[in-house]
Amino acid sequence: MQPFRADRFRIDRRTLLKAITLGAVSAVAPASATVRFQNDKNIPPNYLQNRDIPGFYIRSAVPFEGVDMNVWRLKIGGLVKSPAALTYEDLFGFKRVRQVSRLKCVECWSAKAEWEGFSFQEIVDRVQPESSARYVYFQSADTYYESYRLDELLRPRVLMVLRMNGQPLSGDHGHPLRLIAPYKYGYKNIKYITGITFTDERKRNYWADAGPYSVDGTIQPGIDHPLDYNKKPLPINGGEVFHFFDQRPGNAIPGVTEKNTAEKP
Ligand SMILES: Nc1nc2c(c(=O)[nH]1)N[C@H]1C(S)=C(S)[C@@H](COP(=O)(O)O)O[C@H]1N2
Ligand SMILES: [Mo]
Repeated sequence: MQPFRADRFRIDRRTLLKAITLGAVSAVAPASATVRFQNDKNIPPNYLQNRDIPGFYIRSAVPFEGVDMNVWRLKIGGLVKSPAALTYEDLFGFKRVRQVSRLKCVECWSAKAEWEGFSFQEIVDRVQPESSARYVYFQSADTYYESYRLDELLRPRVLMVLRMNGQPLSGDHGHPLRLIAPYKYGYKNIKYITGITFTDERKRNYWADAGPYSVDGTIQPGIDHPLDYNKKPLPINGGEVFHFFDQRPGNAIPGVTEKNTAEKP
């Protein structure tokens, strides 16, 4: 089997899975039956790919080999006064912030970690966007892409992450740099960031182009979002992103009584 070429693929979760299952990587069949992400033994083990790891699942739309740190730079440009190409070491010059927050995937799982990094304000201060730069477009080493309004990135607890649970980010979780925006679904939390472009118009993102997901991706309070299971959104309660463990008294959402039974233990 030929190794995966990330740049040839821009397909949705189900189609990717189907292609992998069939071993057909050059001709991709249209999406049909709902198929869950799964690990695939035909992809060489050095490729980053989806895994249901206890404690923190790994989700990668496009299997790829990870970032080559010999050439990695964070390129920041677009509508800015001082474009920059930062090295990994440069990023450790920014003021560091730590927080515990949860990442909530649309596939009915969520997980919590301690994240350490710097606020997006540090990027703004470094490159000085023009006043017309209201949007920000992110690009990744694996061809994934995301878009935000600039003001969304300047909210509290949005973090440019370098370390997770006291360690440098692992390859699977986005080394060398990822975004954590706890109030957005997991797919907005882009990993392996290589480029940040300030723009005056809204660009799209990978999962809005490839699946039934919004560009905005704001978590709906009290709602889990099992679209990949072909079900209606499920009401749940509790927690920063409403994890099913977190059903403290008083956290119930008015009108929501059902528990989320689709979530995994
Ligand atoms: N570059 C990149 N970032 C990405 C993805 C991806 O495939 N490529 N997957 C997204 C999705 S769908 C989720 S749920 C989270 C998962 O993060 P994790 O793999 O660290 O759990 O990463 C998001 N960021
Ligand atoms: Mo996800």
